[in-house]
Amino acid sequence: MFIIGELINGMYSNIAFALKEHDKKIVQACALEQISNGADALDLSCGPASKNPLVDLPWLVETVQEVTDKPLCLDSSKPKVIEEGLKAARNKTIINSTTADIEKLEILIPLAKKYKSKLIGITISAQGIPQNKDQRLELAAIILTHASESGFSIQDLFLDPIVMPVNVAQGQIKDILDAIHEFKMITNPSPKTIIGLSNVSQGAKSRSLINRTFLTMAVASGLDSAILDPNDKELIDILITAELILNKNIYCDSYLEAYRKK
Ligand code: THG
Repeated sequence: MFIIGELINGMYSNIAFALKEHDKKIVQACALEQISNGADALDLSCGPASKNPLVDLPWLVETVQEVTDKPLCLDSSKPKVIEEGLKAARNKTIINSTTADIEKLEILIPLAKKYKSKLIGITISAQGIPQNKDQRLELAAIILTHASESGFSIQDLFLDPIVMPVNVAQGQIKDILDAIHEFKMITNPSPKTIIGLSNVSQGAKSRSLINRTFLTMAVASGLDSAILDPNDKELIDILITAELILNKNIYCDSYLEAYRKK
């Protein structure tokens, strides 16, 4: 599983404060803690509180790459903000994200090619968030068609079925799991799959229990990558164990330690 740490996000009050005060130490400590707990990459998002994401996202990029070479996942709905982040980055990058809208695909796919970035495609369109699995598959096919017609490598594309909170859209969660499985079968070679895990429990009470259970099921559905809280040790233990059960890691009595040392 390719783990992307979710914690550098202006949605969190410590990061909102760091952005306001340009306090590098808070952001750098948050980056290093997530990496020490197993993050393979870091999501960087200014969040809704940022007044000037065109300045704030490149500041996050520069601040984080002073302490790590891990890939950076540039999280913004605005292509111009993403481009400023790409310009500042010397680490590998992942654009987070394009939707299935033609105007966005026509900007973000060439940008990903120009900056040799990977790309997350979320199955959302101008009509909003899909209501079922078939709508998710239709939007995935639009993203895949555009990427392949533009000569973008499908292996560098991550499809995101857009996870909804279980307390809002309970009936869709099973569809989302099925979509993860079916996205892999639309093309050969397959695209990668990704989710924003914590979305599933937003506004709910037993958040970490819901996150852990959903992650196990998503792993069984063939999930390749997740944006999640790597500092949740139980969550990472469950992830490692789910991959053990699926024969992705070799068993030994101390498999948790063995995996963490890799
Ligand atoms: N797909 C993609 N990118 C994404 C998402 C996705 N990026 C953003 C988000 N979803 C993933 N990251 C988070 C980060 C935090 C939370 C959820 C998803 C979260 N935050 C607490 C909350 O809202 O309750 C904040 C709590 C606090 O303020 O301390 O849950 O789906 N491609």
